[in-house]
Amino acid sequence: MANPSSKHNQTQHWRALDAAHHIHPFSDTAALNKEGVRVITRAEGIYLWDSDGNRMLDGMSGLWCVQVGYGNKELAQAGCEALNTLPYYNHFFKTSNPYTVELAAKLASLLPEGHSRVLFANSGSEANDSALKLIRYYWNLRGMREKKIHLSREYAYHGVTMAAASLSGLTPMHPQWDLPLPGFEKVPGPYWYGARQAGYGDIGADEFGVKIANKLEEKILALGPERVASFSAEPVQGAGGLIFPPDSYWPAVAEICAKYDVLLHLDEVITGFGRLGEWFGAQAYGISPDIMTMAKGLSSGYQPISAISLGARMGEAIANAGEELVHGYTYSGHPVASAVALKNLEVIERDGLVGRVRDGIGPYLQRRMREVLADHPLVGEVRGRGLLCAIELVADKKERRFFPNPGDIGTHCRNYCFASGLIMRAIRDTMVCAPPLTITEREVDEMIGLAKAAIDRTARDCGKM
Ligand code: PXG
Repeated sequence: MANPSSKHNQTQHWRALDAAHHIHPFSDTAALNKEGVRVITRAEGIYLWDSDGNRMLDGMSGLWCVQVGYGNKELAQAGCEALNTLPYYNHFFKTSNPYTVELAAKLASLLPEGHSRVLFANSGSEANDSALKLIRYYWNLRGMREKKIHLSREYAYHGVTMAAASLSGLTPMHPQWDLPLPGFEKVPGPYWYGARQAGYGDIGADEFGVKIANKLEEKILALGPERVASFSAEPVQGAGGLIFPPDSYWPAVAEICAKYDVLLHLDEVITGFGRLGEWFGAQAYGISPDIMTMAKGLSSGYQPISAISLGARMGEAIANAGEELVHGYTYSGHPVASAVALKNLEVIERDGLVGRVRDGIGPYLQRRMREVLADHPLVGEVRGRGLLCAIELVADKKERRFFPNPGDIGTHCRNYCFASGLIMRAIRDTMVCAPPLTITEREVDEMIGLAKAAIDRTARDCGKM
């Protein structure tokens, strides 16, 4: 075993290289370099290890993506075999490869009805960017060239390319880049817990869901339905704070989209692949989208790959356009990524992970979270479904009042989580978790125990305990 001082030196070496040469996503580079990064060197199951040998329980599945947990040898072997057999080839020159066609067919068998055709890309952002192009193309093919406005929601996260960031509704994502681009408009999301503070009074969840859906209709009418191309939304808003729609919301939204001939684009990048106890959020909420985007859990994050699926009307129109589709990436349907994704879907299916989230470990996590934390003085609400769970930290539980500087308490709590070996995200003052679908009951208990300890310490620091 290496002695601690050599481990320390190794860590210092990597930190120095990182500080000198590597710019990190969504980070203040100068501040991070001063503090020094944590170097993750190994992972197994739901745990990560850093270069100093510290173990952490990863309550976030990486970035909401490692469905089958870390260290799955079957996925590694599938990737290895593809690397040894066909490390690269593309789909541009009237060519295909076995991994990608098998993956496309497998996806078609799992997707909502009518989604029999897919395109591939390499990240969620690219998938969403492609989706918007396909939406524009669809309306152009139909001769409705005026339909160019893309609607999406406040607090939405759809990625970082010019178009995906424009679609995103998290406002800090815009000023550095002079975004959103023209033609992107926002409507509110169905954030029921925040309804009172937003001035809706003591409204019931279902009434609120319909009210928020009606804001979409008002926006479409104000812009002119003939100009609105699409409405993009995550079935459950993820990086915007785990916002679960009231039951009334999606049926009302679907009706409005149909009424005004607005294409419904579901971003399933987080909600896909069993996270909610169904293969997709579309099935969990009974939604029939015109187009869907997916990434993350498609390969459990083992390889960068994303997909766009087309429902019947878009699929038919685009597949039968009778002209070249002028779109595609060098790595669209990369054979190694496809092989890993295909194996990932096989493992999820064979091991019954989706049913496990629906009937076993999902309900267990939701029940235990509520038992342990719902009555906590710092916790306004515990909400969740499947293996997505949010714990809202509030200043006043009874009045549903938030803390004045959103993010301060959340970050404070997140730091306590880190210090005790638990990785949870803090979104503003909401603590969120999305563990691998393979997590055991014992591990759920360990995760909740660590989360409670961090929330207790935070509560003490702000005089709530
Ligand atoms: N759509 C959704 C719903 C996402 O959550 C993307 C698109 C973009 O995917 P790519 O692969 O381009 O990153 C995402 C990504 C966080 C966090 O801190 C969340 C994401 C990415 C990075 C950080 O919660 N989601």
